[in-house]
Amino acid sequence: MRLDVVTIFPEYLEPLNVSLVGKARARGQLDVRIHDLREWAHDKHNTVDDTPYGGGPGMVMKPEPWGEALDEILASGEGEPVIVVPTPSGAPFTQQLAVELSAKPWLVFTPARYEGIDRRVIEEYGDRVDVREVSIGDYVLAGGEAPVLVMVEAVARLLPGVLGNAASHQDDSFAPGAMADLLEGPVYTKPPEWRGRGIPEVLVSGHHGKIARWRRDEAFRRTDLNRPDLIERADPAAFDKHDRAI
Ligand code: 6GU
Repeated sequence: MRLDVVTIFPEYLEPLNVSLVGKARARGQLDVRIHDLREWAHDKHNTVDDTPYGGGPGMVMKPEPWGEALDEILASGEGEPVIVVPTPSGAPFTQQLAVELSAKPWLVFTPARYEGIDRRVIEEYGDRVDVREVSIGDYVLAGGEAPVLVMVEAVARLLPGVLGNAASHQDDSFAPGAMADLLEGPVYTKPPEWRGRGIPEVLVSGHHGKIARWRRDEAFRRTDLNRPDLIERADPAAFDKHDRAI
């Protein structure tokens, strides 16, 4: 998969050299290209923003540098890109969207600063390619760079061969499957006693049926506590008699 990121803070994307994403790059599974938007700004101060039409606070990113940058980047590859525009006004970034994006050959991210990008840029590229305006949650950040780090990590770990163990995302919270509507429950490892605290006996019982039931009960309990909305919106058929008794 190819990933392009256009930003006025290229150094903000340095974490993409680390850990899972960094290793996927080193193995050639991800081709990540970070671009400085100011390379496409031509005045003496490499200006990329201006005051908003209609007045109001803050600045708006000018269309010309984005247009030149995106024309050049889109012309530099073949295949169908998806342009991902991070914005608090976008559609929610979900595991479902991460799965959908992980099947694409080429993603182009356009994180903005200030009050966002001149609307005409989104319209112009929306006429030519798949453009998605995406938000990572109901809060406001100073720019789209941190959301790009979030989205790239969520997508990259789904690529074949990127996670060591393909089974490790089968039972992720929000993954489709038997536990689809529940958050993941607690996990334990050695030692069997730590600061006077033991582990749930069932986990060393060797009884796989009882372990599965216990995991489901814990998942249900945690979901009911932290995300009751997930239970309310799920298909009632997703829950059995035992779940409801908790
Ligand atoms: Cl994608 N951008 C900004 N600036 N703030 C956000 C966001 C994105 N998602 C949630 N808050």
